[in-house]
Amino acid sequence: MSLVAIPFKSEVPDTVLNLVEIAASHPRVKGVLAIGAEEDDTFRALRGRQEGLQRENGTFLEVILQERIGTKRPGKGDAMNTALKWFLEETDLSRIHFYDADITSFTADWITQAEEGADLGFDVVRHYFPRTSTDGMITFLITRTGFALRWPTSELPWIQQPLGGELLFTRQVVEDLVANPIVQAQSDWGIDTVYTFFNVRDGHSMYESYRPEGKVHTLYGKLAELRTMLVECFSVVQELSRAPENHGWRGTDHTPTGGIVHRVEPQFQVPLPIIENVGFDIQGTMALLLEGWTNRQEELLNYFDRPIRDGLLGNRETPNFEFMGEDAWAQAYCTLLEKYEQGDADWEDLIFKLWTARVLNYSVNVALRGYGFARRYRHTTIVRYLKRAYFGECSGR
Ligand code: GDX
Ligand code: MN
Repeated sequence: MSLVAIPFKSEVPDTVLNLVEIAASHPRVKGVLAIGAEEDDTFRALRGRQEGLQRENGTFLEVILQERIGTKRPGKGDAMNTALKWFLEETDLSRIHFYDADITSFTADWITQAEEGADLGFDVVRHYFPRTSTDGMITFLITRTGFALRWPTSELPWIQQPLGGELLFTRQVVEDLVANPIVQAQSDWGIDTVYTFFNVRDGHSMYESYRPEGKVHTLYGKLAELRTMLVECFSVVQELSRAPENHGWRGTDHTPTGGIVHRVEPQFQVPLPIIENVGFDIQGTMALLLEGWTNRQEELLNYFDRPIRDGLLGNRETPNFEFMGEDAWAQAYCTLLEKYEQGDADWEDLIFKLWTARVLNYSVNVALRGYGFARRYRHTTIVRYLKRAYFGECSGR
């Protein structure tokens, strides 16, 4: 039997309650654990539903506040790690699922499908979804790119949705994560990356399960949130790639390392709205390139190759992103891995501008050519990156 864990922060009570009801009625689910960032209306609404659920379904609902476990910004990582600890200490259940609290396309099938992956013998099941061709730009440009450039022979770059918050862990996986000090320290948006990274390093098999209806959820309201996510997701890749215990993943004598059993369900269907939607504010995004320049940012750009430096500097006057193609991004990424200083506002601004230039370049040259083209392009780019890394570039530490 399984536990379903739902981290929540400033979410609409009815959306979360609906998710809880679906989970609690599933035959494989023994209980639901909701982990709040604070005691808000949603927290109280969930508490109010505890007794009723127990009576009607025989399923428990536990509503707790996240503990302060990690050392980074207290965020989703603390909430997920609180859930893992609770699962080990308070239950003897064999599996834990995680679902984001803001999903409105959630159905019982998600739970069934994750359970089936585990029934097939996989240690980790991750859901993945079709995404519009301009969506998922942190996953593609930060996480998958970083995995390809730093762990080219491992399974990491081949994972479809390494950042997704919808997944299942078997109990042994949870024990490994709770015992891992790097994972426990990661209290912010970096949590998804460290979970994925150490699942692979620890040799756990992984099944990626496809949900064709997609993940319909609250869209990024404020850009500030996206910026925090970008910075935190990059920082964790940088830290992992510097940690000495992770060396040796490049493989020796052309033997791949960091391999796991990894199966991916095919994308058997893609909904038309996802294929046709390129919902993305190009004009508004271009404006971001012009904002907030400082003298120090201009100096920091000297670390980068000349075309990148000059290209980005052009944005002090007019929007410019033609220079930021696939190769320029790989080069910029390698420089960032080496030079980027965490917690430094100018570096944060600079990585945001570099990434924005890449997103615009990709949107205009790739995404506009359609869903299928963009999807193939993202896959083949990751493969080109990992070969490039293996055969010599971006290897400096
Ligand atoms: N308890 C708690 N504390 N919950 C939090 C916190 C926090 O500090 N921050 C966020 N959450 C909850 C939130 O309520 C939601 O249920 C979930 O965590 C994800 O947050 P959301 O703001 O919806 O993130 P977003 O932008 O949708 O990103 C999510 O999906 C990404 C993806 O699928 O690519 C999130 O799970 C990312 O980690 C994931 O990479
Ligand atoms: Mn969301």
